[in-house]
Amino acid sequence: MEQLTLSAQQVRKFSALFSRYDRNSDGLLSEEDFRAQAQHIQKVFGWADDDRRTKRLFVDRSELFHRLARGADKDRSGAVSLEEFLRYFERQIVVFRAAGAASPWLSSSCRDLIDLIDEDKSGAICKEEFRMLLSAQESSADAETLFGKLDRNGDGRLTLDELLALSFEFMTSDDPQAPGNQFFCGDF
Ligand SMILES: [Ca+2]
Ligand SMILES: [Ca+2]
Ligand SMILES: [Ca+2]
Repeated sequence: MEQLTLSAQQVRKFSALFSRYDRNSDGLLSEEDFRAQAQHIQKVFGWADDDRRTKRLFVDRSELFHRLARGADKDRSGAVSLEEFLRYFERQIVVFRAAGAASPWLSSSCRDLIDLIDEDKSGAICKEEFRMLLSAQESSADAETLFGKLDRNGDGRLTLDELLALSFEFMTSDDPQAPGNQFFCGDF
């Protein structure tokens, strides 16, 4: 196997994200994991099965999986192994560091997220929405503290631009304390 060019820090970080996504802990990311994530989020937010947000959530998660699989599932097994996942990020980092932007996969997950939990259609995530999100992610982080770190301009809302900047930081930063890391994968 060819040596990864990711730093040890990045390997730990992307592995933490992988574990978060691998709901059934079988060491592979499959469509089933993304469906289980959707079920979990639906439960935390208390949405009925016929709620339009529930339908949207399941469609978004399925698309997110297929977008990942198209780029990462090199052996076409229908699932993404940790090594495939790390290789995928490795390739994406090279491309998007040059552009100064997060990969389309992370960008679209930010867009989906805002569309999904932005109840008041303000185009941003407020602190209360963020608290629900953390609980959906089973994160042990303190919502108040973390929100304060992520909301860099301190206006009480997380906008798409702020989330995109956090995604870029998540992809590229080697600082474990960088807010972007905590947003995507919690402590690692
Ligand atoms: Ca799995
Ligand atoms: Ca595979
Ligand atoms: Ca803000």
